[in-house]
Amino acid sequence: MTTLVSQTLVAHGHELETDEHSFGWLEDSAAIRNNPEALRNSMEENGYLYIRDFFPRDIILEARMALLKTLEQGAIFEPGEPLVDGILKKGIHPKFNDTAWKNQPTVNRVVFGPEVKEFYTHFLGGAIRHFDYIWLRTMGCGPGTPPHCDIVYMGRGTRRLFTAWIPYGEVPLEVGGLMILEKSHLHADRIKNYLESDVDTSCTNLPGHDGWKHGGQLSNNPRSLRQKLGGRWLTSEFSPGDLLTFGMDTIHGSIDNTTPRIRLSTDTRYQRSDEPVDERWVGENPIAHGPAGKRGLIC
Ligand SMILES: O=C(O)CCC(=O)C(=O)O
Ligand SMILES: [Fe+2]
Repeated sequence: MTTLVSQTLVAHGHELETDEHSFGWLEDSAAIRNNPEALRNSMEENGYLYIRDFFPRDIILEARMALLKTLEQGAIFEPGEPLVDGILKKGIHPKFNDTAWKNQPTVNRVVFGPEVKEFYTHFLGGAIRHFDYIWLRTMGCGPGTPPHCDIVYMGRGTRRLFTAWIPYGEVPLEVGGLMILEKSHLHADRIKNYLESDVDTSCTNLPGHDGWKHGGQLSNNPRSLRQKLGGRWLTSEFSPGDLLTFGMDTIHGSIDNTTPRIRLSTDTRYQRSDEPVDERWVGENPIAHGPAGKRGLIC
């Protein structure tokens, strides 16, 4: 069997199979970028759109530097190394940052700027809005994000909602970019209970109920999940300027970072402005998964 990559790939601590039936590359849709109908067809068929060189590279690199400078206030980078390289100190393994994205004009320029606005307006066929919250990933060496669908975190508004995953720097395989389970959006019936769940809801009447435990992942094992559902794990060696966008039912996760280099990316969300919005993610200080967003149910 042909192996597509020479290195070992690990995702959430599990070695991925890299034969051609289990692993592959995201298809680049740059050629149809300005053709909304073709984009919609491709999203329907594949559950994602990957557009290389979507953004001017310089605005991404500017946002990278701004984020690195803010993150360095926590003294997390190796002092002898250029900040631009984002080399983390030994023993520092960040994953997510809840605040460093705030008041960052260069990041806002990317995620809420004209390229994205024009793209989703054409893709969705009408005026759009975005969530105000920005998910900032600051992945250090260690396990990537376990497989999940985004709907369980943001399903209180329209389901016609799209995630934009944007890398701020080179993300070769060993730095661990996003991966998508091929055609997984077409298996919604097989994971129906999962897709109907909400991480901020729990059954207050059930025995053993002791809080809000649903972490949102569909599985902690990307390898066995793929064996069960079929399809290949698809990824890329991402570059600054790339955009990867996908819908709420598409199963995705990320490859583990095995280097000391930080993997900086954001994920942000877009929808039609005339459709209902999940209130947890809008406003100047979104309540996010905080106490105000919790809902107890009698099940
Ligand atoms: O960047 C990651 O590791 C996870 C990103 C993600 O889950 C998303 O973009 O929805
Ligand atoms: Fe996600």
